[in-house]
Amino acid sequence: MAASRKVTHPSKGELAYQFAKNRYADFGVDIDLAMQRLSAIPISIHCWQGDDVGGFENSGETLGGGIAVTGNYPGKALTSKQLRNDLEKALSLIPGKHRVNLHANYGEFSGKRVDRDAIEPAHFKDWIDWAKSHQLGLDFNPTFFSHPKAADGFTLSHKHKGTRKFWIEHGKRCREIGAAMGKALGSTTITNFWIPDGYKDTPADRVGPRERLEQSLDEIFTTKLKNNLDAVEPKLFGIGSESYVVGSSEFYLGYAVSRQKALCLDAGHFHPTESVADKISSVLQFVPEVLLHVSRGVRWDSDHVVTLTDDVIAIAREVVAGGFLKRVHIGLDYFDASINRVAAWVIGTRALQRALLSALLEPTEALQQCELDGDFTSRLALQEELKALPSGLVWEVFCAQQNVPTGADWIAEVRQYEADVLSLRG
Ligand code: RNT
Ligand code: ZN
Repeated sequence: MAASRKVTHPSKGELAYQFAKNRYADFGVDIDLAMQRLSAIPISIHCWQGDDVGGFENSGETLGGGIAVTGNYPGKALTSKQLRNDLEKALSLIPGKHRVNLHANYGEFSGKRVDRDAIEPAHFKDWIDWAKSHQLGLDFNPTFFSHPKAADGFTLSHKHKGTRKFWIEHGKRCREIGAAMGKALGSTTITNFWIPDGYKDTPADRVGPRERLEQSLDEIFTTKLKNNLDAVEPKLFGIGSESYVVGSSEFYLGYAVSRQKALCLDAGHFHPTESVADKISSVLQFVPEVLLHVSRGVRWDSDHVVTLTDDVIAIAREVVAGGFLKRVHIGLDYFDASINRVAAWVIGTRALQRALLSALLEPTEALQQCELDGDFTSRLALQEELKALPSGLVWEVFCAQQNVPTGADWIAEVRQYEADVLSLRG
């Protein structure tokens, strides 16, 4: 997608490459192999950062479901065409081939009011055609929020059968859409189920909603589908569901294990002192696949732009060192309306790729040998040395090889796009 561009950063040079190559070779690591492996890891980039989780149903509904986007930076995408243009801009500044993750409320309804229980693959035709022409995979999510039938905070676990029925139909249709996407693009679509259901204050009945959620999910998943992989996403709490979330971690872990579904681990959905990295090898003993929603929790918010934090590095490390690249699907999930939205995609995706690169540059076997030998002194010493190796140089070489801007050079391109395109939006 990137036009050919002149990369001026000095680290593109042979010198930087040779230096990094030799330095890592001292530890038995081949940087070329690491870069090659990184280029083959797709990140599923969430469309909803581009328009503050609004979607294009034009229903007049405001964002619900206990999630909130703060900020009013100008230039958000107002149409699906604009959103695709913005995604193209972001993708041109991100190395590698990726996927785009859509929500059901991003369908294209040509001005008609199509309710969630009536959506069809046809409403996503332009997205599919666009993804095909840019060699992108697509992932999908039913939208169980920002809707009058979710206004009281309950969907699949709702006390009223009629409301449950409506949302079950939505879930079924979303799987069909996911399968149609996967088939058209020749790449399995992950359809991820997250529902907001929960109570602000102490429930009198914690059991009933969970029984109903289990039944609703079973009904949705009755049909076997090709080209589609189902995932379920737990959460600790939301805004207005602080005391009780029906789809808790234990609920969905049990569900995913018993039904052999993929489990979605959103990095912002656990208590801040829990290690999401440590969950990966635990749950993969029992569930077939994992979907990651890489995000950054800050206090009560679960969705800050991903940056190169220890948490993200630890997650990437576990995926790579555990040998899980085939069973773990890596996606992003955050929304920030206080900064340029195209930049938000670029910052988060590049940060996640840098974390993956640092994982691919780890001499895992050497570390594991120390461990087997009972030499915990060397294990710790080596882990500390690795932190200061020049992975930043390898990253810049990788960007240059992939024909995207190195270093901070991409910022100027986003600024130009802001001046030429974003600033002209109403
Ligand atoms: C919400 C979940 C969910 C959403 C998206 C929009 O807490 O993380 O993944 O962010 O479905
Ligand atoms: Zn999520």
